[in-house]
Amino acid sequence: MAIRSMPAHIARQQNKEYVMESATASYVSLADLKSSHNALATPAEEPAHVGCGTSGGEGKASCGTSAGPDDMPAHVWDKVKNHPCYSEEAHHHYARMHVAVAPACNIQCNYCNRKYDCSNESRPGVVSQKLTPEQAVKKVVAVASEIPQMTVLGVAGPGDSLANPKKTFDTFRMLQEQAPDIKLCLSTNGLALPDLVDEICQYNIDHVTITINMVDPEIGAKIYPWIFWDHKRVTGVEASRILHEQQMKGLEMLTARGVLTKINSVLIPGINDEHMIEVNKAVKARGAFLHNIMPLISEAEHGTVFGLTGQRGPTAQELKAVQDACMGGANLMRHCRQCRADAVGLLGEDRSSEFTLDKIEEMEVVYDLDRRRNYQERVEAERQAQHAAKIEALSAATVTELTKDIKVLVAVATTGGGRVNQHFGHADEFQIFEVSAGEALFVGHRRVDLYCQGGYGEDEQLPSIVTAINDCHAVLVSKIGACPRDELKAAGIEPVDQYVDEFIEKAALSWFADYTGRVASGEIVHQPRGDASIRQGAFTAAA
Ligand code: CLF
Ligand code: SF4
Repeated sequence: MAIRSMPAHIARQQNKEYVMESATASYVSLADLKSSHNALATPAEEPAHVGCGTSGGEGKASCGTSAGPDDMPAHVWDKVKNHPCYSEEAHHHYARMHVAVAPACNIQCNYCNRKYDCSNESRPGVVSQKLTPEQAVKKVVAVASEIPQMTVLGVAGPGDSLANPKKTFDTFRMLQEQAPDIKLCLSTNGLALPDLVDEICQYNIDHVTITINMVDPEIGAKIYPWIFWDHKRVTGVEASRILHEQQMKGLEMLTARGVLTKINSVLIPGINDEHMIEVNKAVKARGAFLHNIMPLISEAEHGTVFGLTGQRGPTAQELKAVQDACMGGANLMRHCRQCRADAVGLLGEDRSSEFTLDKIEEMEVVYDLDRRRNYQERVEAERQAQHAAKIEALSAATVTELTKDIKVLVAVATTGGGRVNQHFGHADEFQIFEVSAGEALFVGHRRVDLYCQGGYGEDEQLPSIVTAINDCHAVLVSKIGACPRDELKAAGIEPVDQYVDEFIEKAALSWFADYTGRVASGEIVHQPRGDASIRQGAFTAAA
């Protein structure tokens, strides 16, 4: 690989200028747009660095949904505005990548088997190629030069990032020298966290995810068979008690040091589903910025304890019910894609196969900070346009006696950019929006098997797609063939293709106005939908 990169001191200076520009840049805030439609808001002066100003937030459905700096202090907004996991709105526009430099783990979770590797599988712990820190940095620089909207590097396994501290921190240290504009992020089970908070701060790692599945060790004993602690294996409730204490201590320490924290919790029906509200309260009380409640992925073929014992994952509505019940606690993240430990690209897409080590060796890599900055300015303009379109659609929406109680889910096929721009047959996931007369809120996604295989519709796939979006009233697409159109209609899901390239929220609200108009006229009768399933197995990669 030939890398041409500017000297680190110049890059750092440019990055400093970029950060300064960003901190003073105007941005469309929801509150201001509501009051004056097109006014631009300026973030408040940056306060002293006193930790996460949100203190766990107010239980909004998804952090950054309103995506305005009015929700949080300017220095926090600066950290989250282009992080695709910390801002729901950003995830339509900005990409992240993971490097698999951390193979070892210091605990065992009943839902994990790191021996399993499948390039068509997407779930934490799964990778195709483990990397040394040097290889990882090469890969990040190559990806950043090809995908200028890639703003975040995460170390998320395939083991635990902090059970491999040297490899993890070496990667971050070297990357900072070569690509100082990339945000650093790590994910950990929290066992080793308290001992490593100083290093996390030293390397400017601004975002840390801790997986916390319980705050009651009795429940923890059903999830964790053992931990490796103080040079020996500890089992049972004692193992979970130690893990719990380390997680809480680590979270408090990070909050005190101003590091943004996200809590991932795996929802395991019958084990921690009723307990999740307690977890949400506990992490909010300790300053967690976001809480990401994810479905258990569990299949016998994964070879995990839960897979082999038949522990099922939640249905789509079970997951949504727990997330809804946690509203009012810590801010919720609902756009997680449960990424592989070597994922590359926008959340929901995986371009890791384009950046294998042998392919990188053949690439002419030019790390051009100016080009990245210019590209990201265009992305930001697109994002502002999406935000303004949403506000315009909201301000035009009228709530009537009939529509005030109607709330439905719609599925959307999109390739990104926040627009309805994907053919039904090309979608390997649908984004799900909850729509009412006054709001179109992102509430999740559903992965599906591709309907279109090699240019032809695969009718066998249709039932599984219907099952995945069965709780939706409509599916918004750029195009759809006659056959799937008829089958969706027969299943009670309305195929909608008249909002091509429209911003999603605007399209969803327009469709909702049309739908309720038809209900009001008596043309159709509004009926609730059923449940949907979360796909557990490997998906079929794009043809
Ligand atoms: Fe990676 Fe995680 Fe950082 Fe994001 S992922 S380490 S915070 S950069 Fe994001 Fe992927 Fe969900 Fe993780 S969608 S699994 S929450
Ligand atoms: Fe697997 Fe992560 Fe659990 Fe370790 S902490 S066993 S890598 S899921």
